[in-house]
Amino acid sequence: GLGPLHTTFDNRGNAYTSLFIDSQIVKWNIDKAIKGDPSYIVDRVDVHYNVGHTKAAGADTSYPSGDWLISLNKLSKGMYLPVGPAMPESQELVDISGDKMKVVAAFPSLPEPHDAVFISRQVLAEKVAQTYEIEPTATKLGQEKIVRDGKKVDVYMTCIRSKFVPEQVEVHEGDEVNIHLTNVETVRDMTHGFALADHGINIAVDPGQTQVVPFIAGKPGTYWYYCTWFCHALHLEM
Ligand SMILES: [Cu+2]
Repeated sequence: GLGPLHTTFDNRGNAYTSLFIDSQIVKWNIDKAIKGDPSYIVDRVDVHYNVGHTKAAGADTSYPSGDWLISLNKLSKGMYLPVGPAMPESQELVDISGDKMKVVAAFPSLPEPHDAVFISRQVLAEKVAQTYEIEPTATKLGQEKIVRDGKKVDVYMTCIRSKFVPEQVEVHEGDEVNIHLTNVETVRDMTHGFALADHGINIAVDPGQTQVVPFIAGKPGTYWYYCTWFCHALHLEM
């Protein structure tokens, strides 16, 4: 085909080459090609459009899985809404488990997709943390406290659905305040935000994570701090 660019592999002796000009992935049998057998081309599939890089699952390892391939296409030519002078580029997921390849999904991509790696979910399952490991210095639930030393105020605060403890902190104008905020949630994805009005503070704290928020107390008044991460049904109370 025209414009061969990149080649990737399955676990059955086949190679898959991207054809930039033909806008195709071509599947070919390596043994047959070496022997000069003219029937070495196994299959072709159209991709949209002008594929550059392509990668089959596990193809960088000695045990490719031979089930999926991604086609990283340079041009989308009207597949997606025109969002500006630069159009989204396109990726297509190809099922290569059978004799015939099948494009099963297409989705826009940031320019310009240059490589891809498939990682089996079994490999990731043990590596992906559910929550942060609690730091030894983290504030524990029920042990929140405010420590004053002259103009320095350290607030050891926790947050959990649906409150911050302490709920009120009194400081004086010009105090150097550090909020040591620990999200004591033990479930994954229960992130909370912490914003302090008129002090330019708005952060996110993931489950188990501790963040230190420094600020100088502003003009006397009442300043709300509240959760800015839509965490659960009572988020608006937080
Ligand atoms: Cu929250």
